[in-house]
Amino acid sequence: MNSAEKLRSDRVVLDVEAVRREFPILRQEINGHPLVYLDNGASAQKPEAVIEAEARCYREYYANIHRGVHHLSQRSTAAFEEVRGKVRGLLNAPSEKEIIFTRGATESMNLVAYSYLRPRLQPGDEILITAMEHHSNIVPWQILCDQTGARLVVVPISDQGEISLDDVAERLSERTRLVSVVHVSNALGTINPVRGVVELAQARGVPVMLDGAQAVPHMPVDVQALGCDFYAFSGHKLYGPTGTGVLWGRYELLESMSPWQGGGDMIRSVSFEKTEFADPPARFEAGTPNIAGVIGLGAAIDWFQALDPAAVAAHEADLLHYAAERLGAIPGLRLIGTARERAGVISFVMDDAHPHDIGTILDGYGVAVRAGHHCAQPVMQRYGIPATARASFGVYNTRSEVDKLVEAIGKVRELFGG
Ligand code: 7TS
Repeated sequence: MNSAEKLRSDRVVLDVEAVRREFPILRQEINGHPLVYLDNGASAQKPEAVIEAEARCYREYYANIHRGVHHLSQRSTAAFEEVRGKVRGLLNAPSEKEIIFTRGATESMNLVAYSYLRPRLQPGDEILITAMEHHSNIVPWQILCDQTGARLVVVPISDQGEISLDDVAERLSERTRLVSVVHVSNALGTINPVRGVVELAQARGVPVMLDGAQAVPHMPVDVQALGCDFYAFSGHKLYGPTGTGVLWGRYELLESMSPWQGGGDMIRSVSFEKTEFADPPARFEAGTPNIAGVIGLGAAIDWFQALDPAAVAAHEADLLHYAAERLGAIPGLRLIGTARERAGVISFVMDDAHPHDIGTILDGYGVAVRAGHHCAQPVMQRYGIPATARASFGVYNTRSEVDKLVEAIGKVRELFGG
């Protein structure tokens, strides 16, 4: 057993208390109760390693990148570029030239919309998505449809919150130009059969984009094993800084794409007669990027990899299972999203209390959940509800925090006469 394997086997069972100590924000009381942070789906908290990496950049070696011969610029450039390799490793991407830094999953998907898809769309062409997408995987395609006369085709979801591959196959046509599917749903927690989707699409020569915003923080992701063409995620949900995200794309596709934003750092040469664009990834990174943020993302990836994504997945699967069992036993509470394969989030509604009231009362007990449509309004429409309350888990959450959630829900029932 080499040292990396040893580290991994030692950590298969996470020492959650040790993990918690790495998050300064968790050591506080909210409304007189210890903070129970269950809003990781919206954004995760940051460990010392990430806070420190970003602060160190500013304290010790910050300068703009890719353009200075001076020492600090060279150091910042090296630290920034090193993160491409870390992302490559995290996703098992073939090459770090395929890693584009963005502001987040939203920007990653818009980049694919404008650089990849828009020039390829004709009136009557189709873009295939599912009924459980986040708005960021709906609206960019709708904007393109308005501009080009293309059409959005939607794979339905079952009462449990699952898609069927038969429904996907039925909706793929010779007009489908892109399939874009969420890997893990932020509203339902469903883990989609994305490998099956990729096989169906690619058999017809249709590229597949996966929205991994809620997958990467919760499980090992291997883009080569998935076989997809584009993969997006947000750094801030992976314990990294806000304003960081990634688009991974197959190099041959990236190479065939025009830039979507023009500016500094994305060109080879500029004159008024002719401008030549740089190769990917620089072609898609116009302007000064989030330098310290990306360096912080690198620290987040190191930190997350050292925990072992598989161990994180196992710990969170236990939490989710426990939470589903305990919440499922509360009279008048209904779980929204009961797919067989789930990760990260548990959504629910209660007979007598609106999700916003649930969220407010839970906050009174220090329990932070999100209440609302979770930027997935079509999911709410599908279930005929205005909103859900959603607990979303991170690696630092514990069963005893689930107990506190359940206790606080008991207070909601008392107040609302359940
Ligand atoms: N895709 C999914 C599946 C998401 O859950 C989110 C954010 C995004 C894309 C967009 O990510 P961003 O970092 O670009 O904003 N989801 C949530 C959420 O569930 N609550 O707040 C943000």
